[in-house]
Amino acid sequence: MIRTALITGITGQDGYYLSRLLLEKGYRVIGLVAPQRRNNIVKLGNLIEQIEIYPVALTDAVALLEVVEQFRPDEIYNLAAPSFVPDSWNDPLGTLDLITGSATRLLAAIHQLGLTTRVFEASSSEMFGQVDHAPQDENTPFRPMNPYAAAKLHAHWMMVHHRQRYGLFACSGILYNHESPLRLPNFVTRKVSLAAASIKLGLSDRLEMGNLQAKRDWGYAGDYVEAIWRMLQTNTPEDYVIGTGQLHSVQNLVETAFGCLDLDWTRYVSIDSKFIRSDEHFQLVANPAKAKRDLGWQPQMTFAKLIEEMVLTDLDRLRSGLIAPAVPQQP
Ligand code: GDR
Repeated sequence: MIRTALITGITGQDGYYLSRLLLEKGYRVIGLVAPQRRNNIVKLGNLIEQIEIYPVALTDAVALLEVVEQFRPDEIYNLAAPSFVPDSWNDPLGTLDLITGSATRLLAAIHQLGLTTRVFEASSSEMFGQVDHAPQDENTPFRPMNPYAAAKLHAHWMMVHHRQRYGLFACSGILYNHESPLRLPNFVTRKVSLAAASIKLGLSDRLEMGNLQAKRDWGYAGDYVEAIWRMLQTNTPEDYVIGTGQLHSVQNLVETAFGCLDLDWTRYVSIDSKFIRSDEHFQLVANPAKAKRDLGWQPQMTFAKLIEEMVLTDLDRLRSGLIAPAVPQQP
């Protein structure tokens, strides 16, 4: 029996890696894209021929219900969401609707149709926010510090409530930062990899950064989609913390990226206060013991290898004119 998976946010970084994994496993993959972002399907590259794409706005409950009814998917992966945290301050209500509203509309569709569809929600380590201990696990209290994190937490609870009240197979992965060469350049890892490669090729001569002492638990997106898939293959729906358990500073990231290209980062990097955030905490680091024990999941990619791969990919892309060099950005 061919299994059908429906993925929202299919044109994002995780959408790509998850589609690739599911196609390898023989799934029929249905991808939803926001109608106004239809052109983004080019990001699926070589996978595009194998995925069935439908333009559906996640704000449209009727359209969502119809698409779920049409395909009656075995699994739904809800990856669509605004993901750049500082942007959520510009539109807290819109962020809430896109994140919480969309997850709730999906759950409502499954419930109304009486389906046994298994559903995954991409929750975030940002929900832990102002932590008082590290590392965090599934029992750590949530104290979100920005509208993005609050919206993610609301969606997270919606999954819990639908699981408990209606018996839906609904689970969330509390995902820590996960990166790849497909990351957009506003996120710090890709900003740094693109800048280092641009500087190496003489296409740029500076990099303006926020807080170099900020710390994150950075993993590889390709590893995280494996955990996501495994979560929907278990006997009982549960939530899992997914991260590497290793904290690195932004300075460490910069040193690693520039070091790959034999560049002395101190000659190029300056601090610009517009990239410094007041709403974050620097002890967000995972204890992924439950995922290791119950899912047999283990991240394969090291931090150094991940950053090297990102830097070398950007170097190649710049050399072949596939992308433009780094330019100073707005936060
Ligand atoms: P984050 O990712 O907000 O953690 O959310 P981001 O890469 O934007 O920031 C990581 C850390 O780096 C610090 N930082 C800078 N960040 C950016 N973007 N630009 C800079 O110049 C800079 N200088 C320092 C930040 O302050 C922060 O501490 C990501 C997203 O994928 C979310 O969607 C997801 O939920 C969380 O990870 C888990």
